[in-house]
Amino acid sequence: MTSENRGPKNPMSTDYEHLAAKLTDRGVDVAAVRARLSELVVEVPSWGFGDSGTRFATFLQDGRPRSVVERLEDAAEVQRLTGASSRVALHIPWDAVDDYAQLGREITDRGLTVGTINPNLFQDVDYKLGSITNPDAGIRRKATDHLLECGEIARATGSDALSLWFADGTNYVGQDDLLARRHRMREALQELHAATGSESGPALALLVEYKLYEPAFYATDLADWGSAALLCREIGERAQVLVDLGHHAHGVNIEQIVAILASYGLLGGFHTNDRRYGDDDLITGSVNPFALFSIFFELTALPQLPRISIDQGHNVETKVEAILRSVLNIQDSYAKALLVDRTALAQAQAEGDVNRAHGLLTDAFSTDVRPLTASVREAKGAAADPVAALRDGGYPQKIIDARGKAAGVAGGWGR
Ligand SMILES: [Mn+2]
Repeated sequence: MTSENRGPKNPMSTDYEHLAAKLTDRGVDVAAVRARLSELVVEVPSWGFGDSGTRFATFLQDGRPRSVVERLEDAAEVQRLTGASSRVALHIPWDAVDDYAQLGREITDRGLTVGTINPNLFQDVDYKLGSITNPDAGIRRKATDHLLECGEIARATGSDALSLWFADGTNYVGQDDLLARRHRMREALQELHAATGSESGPALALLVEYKLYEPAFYATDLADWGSAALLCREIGERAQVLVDLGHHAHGVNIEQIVAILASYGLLGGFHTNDRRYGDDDLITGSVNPFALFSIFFELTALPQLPRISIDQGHNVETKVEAILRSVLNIQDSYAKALLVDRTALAQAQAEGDVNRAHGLLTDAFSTDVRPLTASVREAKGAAADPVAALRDGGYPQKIIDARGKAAGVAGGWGR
């Protein structure tokens, strides 16, 4: 084969030109879609790079980050390759340090910004019967103090939000008074809200996450979006609901929840991941990409995207690449959602043309947008193909050389 026959040097850019021409023919404003894609920021979790495990084992990985600074290095690599993940969520105490202002600088020095601060109220043995809902007032005080401390950490690092998930609940009928627990939770969160307003420093958003079950198996204290929404209204105006894609019963229509919460000003953000069974915390978009697209279709109707954060645990796959794939799947889903012809959709809906309306969405979902998202990444100085760039660039080997092999290293969640 002669060199002339080998085709263009950068097939992706030719693919992009074809796609852009096709989309333009379909009436898509490609420049506007590119602008919105360029603005996408996916918050990545520091804990997504650390060790995680099942109930049965934690599988340590070579090159595992040994400190919060090394987790930041991994996050910076994901940002370098995607150009869409500049925000990093921190978890306390997994990311605890002595000097939080310095930690904030470690983050900004790497071209990143501080995302949510995530308190931990699920690992201390004191919380066996609950944290802020515990029947013991002393334990409730300890849990609330941790929330207040995380508010101070948020301000010291430059974060603007606390992301709150409670493992609280009961396992047996009659174990505790359901409404008393609810009142205890409300009291603690109202105290937190009062302590994190603009009177005492930069105001913090409080993102309240619900979860159907696990670790509680009878009654989770905050089990669903309606319960969380009611609580947020009682806590105060800076409290909004956080939707974790793995925290629902099977068959629940998450995009409808999203649309309703947003219409009440109560959609605070997302924890993205994917699942087949329970709260599996798999790579976002890996199991049901159409469900992810359907959520982004609702989100693109909003004046601006809510906070989108990855919340995953990578047990068998390498972590930097897993986070990278999640960011890419989010970019692609968002891009597809932006392609939907909403004018034609409104017309089809008004005419009761079910198949045309549905077809407008499936057409968008079926579009191969990868040349578009690749081109947007390249324009931002990131990689057209981040997974290939990661593997070719030597970062996986570099961190193994610097941090060592996993053998002989004890570990558990978040370490
Ligand atoms: Mn979550």
